[in-house]
Amino acid sequence: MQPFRQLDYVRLDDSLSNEEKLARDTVRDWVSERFLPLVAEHFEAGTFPMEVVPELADLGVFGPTIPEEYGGPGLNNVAAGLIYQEMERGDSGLRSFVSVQGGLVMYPIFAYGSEEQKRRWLPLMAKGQAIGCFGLTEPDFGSNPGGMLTTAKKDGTGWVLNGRKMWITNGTVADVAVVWARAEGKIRGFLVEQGTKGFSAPEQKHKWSLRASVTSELVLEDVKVPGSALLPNGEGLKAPLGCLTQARYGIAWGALGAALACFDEGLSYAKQRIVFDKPLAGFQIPQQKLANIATQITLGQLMALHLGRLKDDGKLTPAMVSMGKRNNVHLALETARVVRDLMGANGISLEYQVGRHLCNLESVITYEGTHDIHTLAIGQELTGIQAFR
Ligand code: TGC
Ligand code: FAD
Repeated sequence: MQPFRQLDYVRLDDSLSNEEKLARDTVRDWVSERFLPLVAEHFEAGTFPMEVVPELADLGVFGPTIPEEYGGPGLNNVAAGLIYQEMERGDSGLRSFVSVQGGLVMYPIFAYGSEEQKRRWLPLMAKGQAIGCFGLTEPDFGSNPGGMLTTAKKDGTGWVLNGRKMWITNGTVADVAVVWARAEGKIRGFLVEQGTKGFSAPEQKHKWSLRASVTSELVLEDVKVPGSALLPNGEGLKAPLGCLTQARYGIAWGALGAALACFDEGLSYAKQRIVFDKPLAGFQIPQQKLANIATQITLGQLMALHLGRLKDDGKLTPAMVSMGKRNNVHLALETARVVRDLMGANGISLEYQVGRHLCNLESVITYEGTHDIHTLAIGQELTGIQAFR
């Protein structure tokens, strides 16, 4: 495989700090040298390479913005975004693993947890010695999590949980699940540890997308947890939605990584592939396709970088993140489709990356709020009228 050459049409690299470039380049090298040689095999087998977890921890990618005091590297949000970009250049399943750990498990413990919960879990999770999952979606409540049926009933000083979650990344391999449940009328988060009686996390098989990622059901049957399992400082639907804002920000960057991988592969293929006695890249239609996707990626890069700077300044809103996630996943999927076509039959071979990214992005456009849910979030921001109901 040729070394990766990142499209940087408008010299955005010039506006990154040395620390941001170092974070990106360290992860980039690891993905190229260590992860890419493994991934096609895992994608075919439908497995995640758990052996790389300690290496990911050494790279500092679990909870990149978590302060050093709690075991994280305390990077800024642009560096974190660049890390997600490089992870997803490897595979959306790799970025998912890292996003769930950092944005959906470490973040709620950091933002809503007690001091004891933070001291216990965050350093372990930063080191990859505990893996987490995030249980919000239910079989009948995906886009509308506010309708959830999972309950938590007070039982002395503890709680009893009942319900079922579905499509949960890392569920089967997780040491701890953040489970969202209706507790005495209000949605609350609970830390449910693997091995707790009545709790199981069977793997969901037969996916043709995000194959190098474990996806699971969470089954809760009279699961008793102590009072200390409750995340004390977040309540209502805005608590889980606040976590989604973190992970969606990471996806706005991550999707660019998948798009950049496809673009680089498509460009080099088009320059080498001879059709009708000259390189494919020398015909007008392929050049138009390359110009279109390069332009969209460049606009997506500008958007992600600007969102990152706003996040570091404390000015980022959920509605802005909706636009970033929606736009950048859409452009990545379009890029993958165009490159798949440019590569002819080779585009469907797992010897190349594009087919894997294309299949993965069909999940990415659905999870963390579907494309249309984000359309409506932007519509609400623009008009002041909610059209979800
Ligand atoms: P709504 O009335 O609009 O909001 C309820 C409260 O939440 C606040 N809020 C947010 N807060 C933070 N971040 C956000 N993004 C927020 N969106 C809304 C809102 O201000 C309100 O606060 P308050 O103080 O008034 O109570 O709620 P709704 O029931 O009308 O729903 C709105 C909607 C549809 C946008 C929301 O439910 C939604 O986002 N649905 C999509 C669900 C989703 O994205 N699920 C993802 C599950 S996790 C996942 O997919 C992980 S994939 C992992 C991987 O990377 O592998
Ligand atoms: P539905 O909500 O049934 O939507 C179906 C269609 O209806 C979509 O096109 C949608 O846009 C449209 N639609 C829905 N409501 C409206 C409306 N009001 N107006 C117009 N159109 C509408 N969840 C977790 O909690 N944790 C995880 O770790 C996690 N990981 C995942 C991993 C993978 C691989 C996948 C595929 C999903 C994962 N999810 C996870 C679940 C994901 O968040 C949901 O699939 C997603 O929120 C959509 O819900 P749904 O599948 O029930 O689709």
